[in-house]
Amino acid sequence: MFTTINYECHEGISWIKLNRPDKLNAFIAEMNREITHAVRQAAKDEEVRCIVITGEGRAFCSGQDLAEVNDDTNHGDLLRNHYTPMVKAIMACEKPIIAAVNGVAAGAGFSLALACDFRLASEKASFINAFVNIGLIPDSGNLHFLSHLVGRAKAIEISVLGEKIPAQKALELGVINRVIPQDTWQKEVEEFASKLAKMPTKAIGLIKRYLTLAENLPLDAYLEKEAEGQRIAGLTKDAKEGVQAFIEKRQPEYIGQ
Ligand code: T3D
Repeated sequence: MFTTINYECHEGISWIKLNRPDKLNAFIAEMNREITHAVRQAAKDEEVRCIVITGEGRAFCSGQDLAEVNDDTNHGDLLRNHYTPMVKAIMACEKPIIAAVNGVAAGAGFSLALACDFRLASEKASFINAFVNIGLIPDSGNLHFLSHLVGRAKAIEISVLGEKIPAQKALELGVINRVIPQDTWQKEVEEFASKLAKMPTKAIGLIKRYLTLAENLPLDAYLEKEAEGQRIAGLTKDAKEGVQAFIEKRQPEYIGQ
């Protein structure tokens, strides 16, 4: 039973909705724990083939609840104990994860969106690397993900200035995948998630895993790993179905196995 998030699963999609709208869904330790738990649960659930993380109310997530931080806070331990497990659970999950950014994503809320595989933003959404505004550094993998997405020059500008970036600007920078008009927001997020949930899930999981390897290994070492990844993909039922459907000139029906 969750208290800081809403969790629902239907039609192959698991919805994780951050649910502290009065605080713009700011993180408290329990919320970090519940998101981590929900992602792991969805990762294990064979019915789930896509995960969507979004916010209840007008915000996506405003980062750490600053009312919970005081002079005794060990900021390193806060990360190690609560944020790092959440980011690792997202990275380890071999299913596609969408951040459906419905409103402002600030501080670790921005980092949460960056850790996901896709970022869909409502036209009302904005992104703030707010850490510097309170004398902290971007955390929860933020600089790692951001610099890969936009390069060092833009990553340092976004992180040092700590200014609000509207959704359209975030799209132009390459931070997000698409901006969705408010009146079709829910429908378009559902359609995107539903499309992913009907795709060959194991291949998507392998693409996630091998993209990380591609970013971190020299080409020769990567090519060897890649051959092993393709061997594994080729053994899935969905790969057999994909080839068969092509030969039979019909649409494939993937089952996620
Ligand atoms: O040790 C560590 O701390 C490590 C971890 C760090 C991770 C981090 O995330 S650090 C960065 C923390 N986040 C921020 O600095 C952002 C703080 N919030 C804001 O700058 C603004 O609220 C927003 C730009 C996000 C939105 O502005 P606006 O004008 O739309 O809303 P608002 O009026 O500021 O906020 C509405 C309410 O939410 C308000 O409460 P009230 O007055 O109605 O009772 C506000 O205090 C509350 N709220 C918003 N963000 C937070 C928050 N309460 C606690 N913590 C927050 N992060």
